[in-house]
Amino acid sequence: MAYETLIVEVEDDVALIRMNRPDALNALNSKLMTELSSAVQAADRNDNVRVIVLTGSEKAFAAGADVKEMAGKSFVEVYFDNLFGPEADAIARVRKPMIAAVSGYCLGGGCELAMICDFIIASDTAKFGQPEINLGIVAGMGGTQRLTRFVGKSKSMDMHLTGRFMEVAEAERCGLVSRVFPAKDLMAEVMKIAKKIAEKSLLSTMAAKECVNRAQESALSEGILFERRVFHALFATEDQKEGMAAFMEKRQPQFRDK
Ligand code: DAK
Repeated sequence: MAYETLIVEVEDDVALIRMNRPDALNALNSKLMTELSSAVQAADRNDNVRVIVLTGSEKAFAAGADVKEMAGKSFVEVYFDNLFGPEADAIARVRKPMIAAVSGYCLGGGCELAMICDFIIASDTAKFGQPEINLGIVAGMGGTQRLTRFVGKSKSMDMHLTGRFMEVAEAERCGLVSRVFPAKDLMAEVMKIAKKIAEKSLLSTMAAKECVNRAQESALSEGILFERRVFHALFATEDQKEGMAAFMEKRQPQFRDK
């Protein structure tokens, strides 16, 4: 399917979704959010896709929600429109592993979108921030909640109250970013990582995603019980038999998602 604000390609079981509004540093307008939620849902349903990578340009992953589109709206409009709520929820419901590949500005709604992904791999040019405070608003797509879970209360408060930008070294240090690569290598490295994940059993990558996400949303004892039951359940799969047989036979496993 052709999109106006996205470029979508599927290569070796990986769907690469690139946000493409270069004149606005990929600012998230309604068109982009609608297209993005349908593109990730289509990738989630596509049997030829096992991992999704979301990225922007070298200059910007996304510089936030489109301020020009939002500026004139009233409370009543944003309330009844539920601005970006359904789209963000749909993206967060994706069940396949989803990686954010971030270069350049990753601000406001852009940073929130990256945090909705399962993990963030960044280039050495990436800059993260929740600068909504400078616009007289607060984050609205989960930033106060997810950033706090990623980096802790103190740094999250600092980011949300000052609106400052965080360079990538700090982002890696505080756990917002899992790995950093030079900008010129970012996409090749992310695609390598995505393809490595795509080689695993989709049953176990999706299960691992569900278990880790439980850690964000439940008490430790609940999460541990959930993980234990998922672990038990995977013994009902052919891929568990294949993975363990391959280990003992000193060969690569051939997973069939069964
Ligand atoms: N919106 C619209 N246009 C933007 C934009 C944005 N967020 N960011 C950049 N642009 C546009 C600029 O206006 C400019 O367009 P022209 O003026 O040339 O037409 C072009 O992109 C290039 O930007 P600059 O000329 O400003 O480039 P610089 O390199 O000088 O500066 C910058 C880059 C990223 C530091 C700067 O553009 C900037 O500060 N941008 C705004 C960053 C920002 O405030 N972001 C937060 C926006 S609020 C919700 C969901 C989401 C949200 C809220 C609710 N619900 C589910 C309820 C999210 C809110 C936000 O993200």
